[in-house]
Amino acid sequence: MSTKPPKYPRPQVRGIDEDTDGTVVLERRTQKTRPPKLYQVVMLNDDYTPMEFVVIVIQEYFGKDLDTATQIMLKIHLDGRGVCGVYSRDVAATKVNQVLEAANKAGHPLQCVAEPVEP
Ligand code: TYC
Repeated sequence: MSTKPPKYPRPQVRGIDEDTDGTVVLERRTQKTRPPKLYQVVMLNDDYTPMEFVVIVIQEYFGKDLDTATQIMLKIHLDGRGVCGVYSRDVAATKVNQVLEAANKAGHPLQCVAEPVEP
């Protein structure tokens, strides 16, 4: 006489999944961690800061090459503002401080801010 194990019904579990070997994997329904918010560092136009200074700052603190930095500077000059880079909150705040300190030291009114990026 064969003694097969009884076939119990599968428990009713939300989010049940089964691997090829029959391993049961329970999936969390609600996501417990969210990706960190990103912040764009936006530079603002003014009438006094020399274009050359802005280009140097964008190269120095945002790692852009001369051509890219020049394009960003001209965009700011024409539109009033432009994004220099996108970072985590702390890195964005550090970039803002670095730019403001460099501008203050050189006696230019250059301004920049960090803004959350819409998800
Ligand atoms: N508008 C400035 C000028 O004509 C140049 C400039 C560009 C200033 C970008 C600030 O973020 C800025 N000298």
